[in-house]
Amino acid sequence: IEGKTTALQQSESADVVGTSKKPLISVIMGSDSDLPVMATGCNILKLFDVPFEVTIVSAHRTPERMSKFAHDAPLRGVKCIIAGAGGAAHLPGMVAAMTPLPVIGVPVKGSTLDGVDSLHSIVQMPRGVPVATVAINNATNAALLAIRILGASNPEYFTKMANFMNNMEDEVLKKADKLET
Ligand code: RP5
Repeated sequence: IEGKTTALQQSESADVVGTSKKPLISVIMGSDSDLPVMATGCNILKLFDVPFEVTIVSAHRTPERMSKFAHDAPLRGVKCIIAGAGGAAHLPGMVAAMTPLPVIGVPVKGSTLDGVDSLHSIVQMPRGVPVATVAINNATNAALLAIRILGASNPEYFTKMANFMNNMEDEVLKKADKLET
């Protein structure tokens, strides 16, 4: 992980596929048009060597697929779901309603409303059905949060996250040093 923070933050590659048939994290999105945003999160999961899957599940266009996905995910060993959606972004909330797994929602900016519609759709969940909502288009933070969730009970991911944070701190301090000298 060390020394890779900058590379990862700059990584915009949308050329992603899942890494494992036994994924710990599942990355889903409402449409392939969400992929450029969601790929940034997948790249983080790759960087941390977390087994993940990535696919399209639409709350509105494939409701039965969504229901099956939410039911099967814990049975397949998935520990956390990252769900990206734009517009009337019901996917994260509906999946959270159908599985006890933690769900992290990524509001995707894709409409004439600048992503505020997606943000409000995802963040305003009713009491009892939580979705951890990250900033608009910030699939990077969704992936980092998912890894922290794994790290709470997995020392390997906990240590990797601590190293990642130290590395980020070092980079900022180096930049500050440069400005001050
Ligand atoms: C949502 O509608 C998707 O998550 C996407 O952000 C948005 C637009 O989808 P497309 O019309 O581009 O397929 O369900």
